[in-house]
Amino acid sequence: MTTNTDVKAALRQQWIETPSWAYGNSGTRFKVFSQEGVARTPFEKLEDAAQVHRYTGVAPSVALHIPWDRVDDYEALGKYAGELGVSIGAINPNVFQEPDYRLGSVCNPDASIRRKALNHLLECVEIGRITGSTMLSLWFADGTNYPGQDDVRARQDRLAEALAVTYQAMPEGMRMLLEYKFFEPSFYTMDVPDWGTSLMHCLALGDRAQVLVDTGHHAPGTNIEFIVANLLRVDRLGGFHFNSRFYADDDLMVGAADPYQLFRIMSEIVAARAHLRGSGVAFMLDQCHNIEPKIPAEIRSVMNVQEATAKALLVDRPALRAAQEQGDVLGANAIVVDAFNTDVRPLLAEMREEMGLDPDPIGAYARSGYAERIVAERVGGVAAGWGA
Ligand code: RM4
Ligand code: MN
Ligand code: MN
Repeated sequence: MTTNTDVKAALRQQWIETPSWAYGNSGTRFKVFSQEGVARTPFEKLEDAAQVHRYTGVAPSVALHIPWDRVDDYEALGKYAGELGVSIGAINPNVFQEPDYRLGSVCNPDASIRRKALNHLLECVEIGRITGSTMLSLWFADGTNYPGQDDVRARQDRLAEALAVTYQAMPEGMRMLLEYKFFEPSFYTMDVPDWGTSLMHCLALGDRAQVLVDTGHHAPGTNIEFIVANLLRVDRLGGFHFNSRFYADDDLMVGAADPYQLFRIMSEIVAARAHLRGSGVAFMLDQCHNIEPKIPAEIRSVMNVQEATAKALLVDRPALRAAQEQGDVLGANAIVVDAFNTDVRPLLAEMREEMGLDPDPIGAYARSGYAERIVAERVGGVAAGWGA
């Protein structure tokens, strides 16, 4: 039986990475509502991310998106992160926002455009090396809109080739995470639409290529925890992009739409002991805060992941195994549902106090005056924004 002390010890080790793009302005294709005090530079994004870590104690790294976070001196950026008490996490190349990429990036029928995209991937490997990042996180918008538009198999060959060159270029301590998404921006085929396609490429590449599961990138009703369990089984779950969706790739706060799904996912993670540091699974947020203030939204998201993890840790595993072995369908299910229905907020508050943190991260952030300060200080310049 797991005690509350065990649960708290496991939760203290948690590491949830926040994305630099969550701290910039974002919106839909209809409107971006800009907010006052929004970070203007990658350095300011790191400052905001450091606030999330300061009040939660479990968000010590920040993912970058290049070129959104392009700077002249990456060494200085990495150093600044260190001074703020955070580090640079996954490097996300961006090969979907230039006119050249109309027909794709590394899968484009034009070899010179493929080369350009590949060069950007290689540049990101280098940025990772300089900043001390250990993950190259790849997502491709590549695909087609109409049957016949391009050769489906040839596109896979082009993808495999670019991935192989990139993989070879990675330093030893770096992993490649390959993200999938079933539709959008392409509507007929995406070149990496699902975990099967991602896994096939990873298997061909080698041990340091793993699948990235973005919780918003599945058709409604998809059993994501089944995918997670299977990837864990073959040691190819590289990490998550956590967010919530009601309809498509909504990028809302994780746990907002379906906390039970998040719990079921974390339950598979805990069952495989993959929540422990060193398991190699990266727990990252990939969210945009279009109408809500960004820093507290990230804090809330981190807390949502913590709550789901705490509940998953409370599942009575020996009792569950016994019920499963006895074929006790209702008993086994009840053990899982009981854990989900436990109010873990007092336990988390206690753990935060033990860590020297305020038991109420959102309230503590609000009381700190940081939000008012950035509104007053960040005047002039251009706020970072989606696509900026
Ligand atoms: C994609 C995908 C990627 C993210 C971009 C901005 O849908 O989720 O991870 O980098 O959006
Ligand atoms: Mn993502
Ligand atoms: Mn997405």
